[in-house]
Amino acid sequence: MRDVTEQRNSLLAAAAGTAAVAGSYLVTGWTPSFVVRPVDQAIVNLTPGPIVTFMIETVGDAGHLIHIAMAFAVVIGLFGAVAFAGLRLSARTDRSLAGAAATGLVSWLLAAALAGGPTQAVGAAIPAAAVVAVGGLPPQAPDPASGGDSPVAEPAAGAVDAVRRRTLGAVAGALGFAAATVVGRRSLGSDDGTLADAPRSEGAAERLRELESASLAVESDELLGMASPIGEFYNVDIAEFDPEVAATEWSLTFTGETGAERTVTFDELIDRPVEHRAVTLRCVGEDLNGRKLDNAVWTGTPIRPLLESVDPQGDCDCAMLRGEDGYYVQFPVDVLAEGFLAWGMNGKELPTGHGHPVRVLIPGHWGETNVKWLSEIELLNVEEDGYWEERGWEGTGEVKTVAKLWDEGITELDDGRIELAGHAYAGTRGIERVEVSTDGGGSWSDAALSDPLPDADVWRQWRHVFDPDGTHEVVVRAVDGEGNRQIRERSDPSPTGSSGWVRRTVG
Ligand SMILES: Nc1nc2c(c(=O)[nH]1)N[C@H]1C(S)=C(S)[C@@H](COP(=O)(O)O)O[C@H]1N2
Ligand SMILES: [Mo]
Repeated sequence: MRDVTEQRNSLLAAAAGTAAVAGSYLVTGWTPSFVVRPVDQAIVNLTPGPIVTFMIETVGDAGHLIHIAMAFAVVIGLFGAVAFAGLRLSARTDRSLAGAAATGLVSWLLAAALAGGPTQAVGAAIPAAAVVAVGGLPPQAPDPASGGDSPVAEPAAGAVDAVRRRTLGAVAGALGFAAATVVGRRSLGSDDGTLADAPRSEGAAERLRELESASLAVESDELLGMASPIGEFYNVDIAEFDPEVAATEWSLTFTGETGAERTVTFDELIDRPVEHRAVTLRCVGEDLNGRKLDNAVWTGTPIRPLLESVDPQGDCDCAMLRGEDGYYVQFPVDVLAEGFLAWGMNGKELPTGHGHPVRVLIPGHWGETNVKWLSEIELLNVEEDGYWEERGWEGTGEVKTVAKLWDEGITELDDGRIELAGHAYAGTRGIERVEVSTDGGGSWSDAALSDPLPDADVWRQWRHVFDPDGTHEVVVRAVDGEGNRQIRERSDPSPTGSSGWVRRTVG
């Protein structure tokens, strides 16, 4: 009997823990007030740098799934332990409501302590208490044949069934609640709002049309065009949970070695001269033929005039940029001055995952310089490492030149020929040429390229069609606008970005 009760209580406790997490999510969504968020942050922060780097190189995005799963397990376990104690209390006092009340109170304290909001913590407390109240009720109508209320007496079959039903009911209720919460919240949270005023989104739409008409006619429609759709644009974040920052609450402060500190609000920012720029981003952590390379049309304003207005004075001529998620990166003020503060992406509001409401775009430099959810620019006297530099990367410099050949870029045409197509990127140096070999590097031909664009920092598409004869060793390499050919020697992404020529067997 005891074992059965323990099992039953463990099941109920796990259900209560799940319900608490779901309730918190219902109230907060994927924000820093969600109870799993601080635990996930702690796991990420406590993981030693070499392990983080190793995970990125070996499991890539799956690494996120691992730490997030750990965080969920820990938090469900914490609330589950509280509920387990609550169920015991119910049994001991023979009053289920005592256990439920205690579970609610302690869960509330725990949620408030974890995510720091007494009001939002109620979201976790109520569902946990409810599961204990429902699941922990003593049988209400004991079978008279069972020989009275004596706790040591063998309960009648009817009472056992009632307990089982209630347990299953509580567990099913908790799981149903969790599922409904996830589905309900997801359908609420869409952030593809069109840019506030029509002329602005029209300007972005026009730039998108220009990109479209510069693009090559490529047979494979799966291949991304000149602009990546928002949903396809790659994502790299240090935390699983995107900060949710309302435009009305956002501001950017210039601090440190300035002639005059300055804070800029969102309304002030979007009042400044507006531009729509095509800017390509590439992550230093991606594999040679990886797909953390994308392009979009961004709406925003140049940083230089703002920077000049605060009169930067530090000895290193360098600045530390910080985001609301705790991310930070440091690089020269000269480089920052070329940058752009963006609040729109492909004619929409900047989506949460890409830094809503405002991010930085630095021409020609690795992705990590493009701080999302930007909150502070600190002018320094002495250089300091950024988040990734502390973890062994050297990814604040200019991008390496690369030509990609993704799976979608290899297509057999109706006439039997093979079309090879892809993207090439060299930051502000631009792409001058893409060379393709179909014999393992013995001979080379120039690929066709998309029309050059006026934007300083944008990729080009390339396309090459050939008549296959058995299998071919295809090699592609780009030449940048300064005449430098892509580095031939292979290297891993860490620490300065992958190099080498993409090679694929085709046919
Ligand atoms: N605040 C913040 N900014 C950030 C990051 C981050 O984790 N937090 N990741 C950086 C990295 S490593 C890259 S490659 C780019 C990716 O931008 P995206 O997610 O919009 O593609 O954002 C950069 N900016
Ligand atoms: Mo990155």
